[in-house]
Amino acid sequence: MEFFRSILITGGAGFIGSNFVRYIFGRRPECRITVLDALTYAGNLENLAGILDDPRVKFIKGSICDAEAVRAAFEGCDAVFNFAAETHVDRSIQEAGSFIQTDVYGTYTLLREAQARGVERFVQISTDEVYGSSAGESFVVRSPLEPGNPYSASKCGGDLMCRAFHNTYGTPVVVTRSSNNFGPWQHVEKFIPLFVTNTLEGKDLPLYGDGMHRRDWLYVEDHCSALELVALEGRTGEVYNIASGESRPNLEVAGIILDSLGAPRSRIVFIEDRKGHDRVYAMDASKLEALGWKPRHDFAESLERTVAWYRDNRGWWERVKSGAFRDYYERHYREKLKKGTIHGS
Ligand code: NAD
Ligand code: TDX
Repeated sequence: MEFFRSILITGGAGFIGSNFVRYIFGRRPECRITVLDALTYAGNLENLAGILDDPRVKFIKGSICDAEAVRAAFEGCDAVFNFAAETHVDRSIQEAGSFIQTDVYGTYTLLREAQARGVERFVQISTDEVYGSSAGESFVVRSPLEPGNPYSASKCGGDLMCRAFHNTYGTPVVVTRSSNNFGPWQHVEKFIPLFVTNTLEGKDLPLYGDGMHRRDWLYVEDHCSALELVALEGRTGEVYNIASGESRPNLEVAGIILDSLGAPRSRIVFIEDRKGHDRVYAMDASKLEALGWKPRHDFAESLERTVAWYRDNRGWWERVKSGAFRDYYERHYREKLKKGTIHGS
């Protein structure tokens, strides 16, 4: 099926957004791409190196909450993929105002412009976290929304605004809810990059609680292929879950990372649990699979590749880890690490 001539990718300087820019840039040579990104602490133009100077790509620095910037960014675009969000659960527990602003009000600002312009497609990139923690069931798209932290509550707000715009104005929205992504260019605040880079630096790995919380791990390129398919084939007004079925307890993932870098398990330090920590995320992705999608990347092999990427791109993450992140890390982890217990002790 023919792809769009010109698309807007919000949050395209972040982890998944930049991977999606590369994915579409490589696979759809006829498509023009506009990136709108506020370049918060999580946005990084280095994630788009080698792409930004191509005439097919336009970058606009601006917020999705700013109606003027949004209007300029929509110019000539047939479809929008909204990745822009505040995304880190730990930060939302400290302060949620920016999450409500971007993830809810920003989504509303985009929807208004999409509606006024009559775009062909609005893809809202959401998360498995909106369903809350699973007690054994795999959530389907009609499962109740029971968010467990301020981040996921904000993402629910954005999802529901999409639903409301579709119902009220007929805006051609599709919402996707993905499980935990991993891969290159993921910010070091997140579990896998933090644990890989701490191992490379000879630091301890701060594991929350008993380490038996489970996440379904999806390699970022599989997320990109799902989004491309849903944009083309998904039914307007519908929600699609995106999951790999590769569920692992955090302790096991930490062990794999240490083993692959030849570091001892004693680097793991069990720290005080995250407040309101969702135990398990689990989704049923059969609705998406019925469109013809399946994940192509094996978990073990992709994790190995991801570890190697961080090993080989030390300059990228050392720059991210310096400056403001160092202060965040000190504030968030220092006391917890002091009081923690070492794995095996
Ligand atoms: P990220 O934090 O790496 O990137 C977010 C990007 O959005 C950054 O470039 C940042 O500068 C930009 N941004 C933030 N506020 C903005 C604003 N007001 N206006 C414009 N740009 C703004 O996030 P990510 O992990 O790449 O996640 C992307 C999307 O996917 C988010 O919507 C997130 O909720 C969703 N998601 C992520 C995961 C995951 O595992 N990372 C899983 C499911 C869903
Ligand atoms: O230092 C840590 N120690 C630790 O044990 C960190 C940062 C995380 N963890 C645990 C908490 C989670 O059980 O690892 C797991 C993964 O944590 P995060 O990387 O913070 O991800 P999570 O909270 O699962 O949320 C992610 O998946 C859904 C993304 O950050 C969200 O943006 C996405 O919507």
